[in-house]
Amino acid sequence: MIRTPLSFLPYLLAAVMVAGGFLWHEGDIAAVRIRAQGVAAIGGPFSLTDQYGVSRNSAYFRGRFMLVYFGYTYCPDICPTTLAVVADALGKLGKSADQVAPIFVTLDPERDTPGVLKAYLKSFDPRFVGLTGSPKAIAEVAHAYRVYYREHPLKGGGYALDHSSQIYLMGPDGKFIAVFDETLGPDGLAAALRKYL
Ligand SMILES: [Cu+2]
Repeated sequence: MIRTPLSFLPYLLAAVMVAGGFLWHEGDIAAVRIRAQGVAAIGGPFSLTDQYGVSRNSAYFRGRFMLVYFGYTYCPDICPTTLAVVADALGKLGKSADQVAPIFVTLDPERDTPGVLKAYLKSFDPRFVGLTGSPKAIAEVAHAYRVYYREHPLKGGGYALDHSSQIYLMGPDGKFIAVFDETLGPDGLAAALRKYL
């Protein structure tokens, strides 16, 4: 008598797994749809000032890939790490790196003037384009790229920024292609970029 209910167990488990599989699959499809919508919405036109004080808008970069990263020069950790990874990856790409404009957009325009950006970026790679602008212009471009950032006061005075850390690859047409982060390391990032160059 006990054997009969137990014999259902494998069927019951199979049914649960099948139902679960369907649900999981549905979830996956929904996630892909959301991602596809997000993809279409990342990026957009901007008009900012580079580290030499020259106005640079998004149209200036058409015809080249843009590797766009948002951060700030006072950042103690993630920005220098990421910029070093990008610089090393560009080095590994050799000549094909000419197709890529590495761009660092400051999220801290009050402190990151063109002069500050110039001194900062020189230590990573002279090819970096540093962009700054009015707080409003920076907020707009950060929003267009879905970048999160928030100022928080430091104990000893001054402030730091919490910010999302993503490296955006935009195509020669200015459209979003892919997003990476520093955990790829220089070799991983170079390999990922080679697929598109
Ligand atoms: Cu940072």
